[in-house]
Amino acid sequence: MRRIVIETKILKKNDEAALENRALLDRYGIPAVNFMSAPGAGKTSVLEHSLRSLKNELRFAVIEGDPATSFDAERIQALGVPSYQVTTGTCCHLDAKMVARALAQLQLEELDAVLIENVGNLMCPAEFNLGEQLRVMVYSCVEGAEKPKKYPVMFRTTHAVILNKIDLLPYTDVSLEELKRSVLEVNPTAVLFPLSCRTGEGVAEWVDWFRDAIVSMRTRVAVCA
Ligand SMILES: Nc1nc2c(ncn2[C@@H]2O[C@H](COP(=O)(O)OP(=O)(O)OP(=O)(O)O)[C@@H](O)[C@H]2O)c(=O)[nH]1
Ligand SMILES: [Mg+2]
Repeated sequence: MRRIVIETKILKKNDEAALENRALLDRYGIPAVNFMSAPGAGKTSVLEHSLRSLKNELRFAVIEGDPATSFDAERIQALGVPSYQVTTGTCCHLDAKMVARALAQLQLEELDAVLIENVGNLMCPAEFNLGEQLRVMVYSCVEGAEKPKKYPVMFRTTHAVILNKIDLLPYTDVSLEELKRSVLEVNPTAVLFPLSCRTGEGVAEWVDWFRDAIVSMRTRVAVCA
C-alpha cells in the first residue's frame, strides 16, 4: 500500500514537470520525440540515420540519456547536430526534471524539434512522461516475437515501433509476421517500421514517416500558438 502511494506521488510530480516542459516547447512551436528501447536495440543508430537524412531540412537537437559516459552524445555531435548528455547514474530512466534542465541548455528558438534518447530499459522509461508529443520505440527483432506481450507497457504507450535488425532474422527462429501480430495485439494503433540500420533496408520508409510527423506536429503547434 505504502509503495503504491509513493509511486503515485512520484509519477504525479513527474507529470506536473512534463506539463511544464510541454508548455515551454509549445511556446517555441516545436515538438519533442521520446525514443525508448531496451539497451542496445538501436536507438542511437536510428537517430544517426534519421539525422543524416533530415538534418539539412529540419533543425534538431538531441538530449541523450545514459547511466554513464557521453558516447552517444559524441556520436550525435559527430554529425554536426547539437546534443546534450544527461548522465542518470543509478536512475534507469529520464524524468521530466532532467529533461527540463537539458531544455534550458538548448537554443529552442533555433530548432524544429527536440529528440530525446531515453536510457536503455524496456520498462521504466515508459512510465515517465517527459513532455513529448511523440513516442517511438525501437525493438531488436532478434529478442523474440513474444516480448511485446511479456513487456507490454512500452509497446502500449508508443506511437511507432521500429523493428530493427531485420538483417539478423535469417540467423534466428523469430518470425517477423508473428512479431508484428504480437505488437499489434498489444497496441493496435502502433505504426510499424521493420528495418535494418546495418543494411539500410526499410530506413527510407521510416524517415519519410518521421519527417511528415515532425512537420505536422510543428505546424499544428505553430498554428495553435
Ligand atoms: N546487425 C545489426 N546491428 C545493429 C543494427 N542496428 C544497430 N546495430 C548494432 O547494435 C549495437 C547497439 O546499437 P546502438 O544504436 O548503440 O543501440 P542503443 O539502443 O542506442 O544502445 P544504448 O544507448 O546503449 O541503449 C551497435 O553495435 C550497432 O552497430 C542493425 O540493424 N543490425
Ligand atoms: Mg544509444
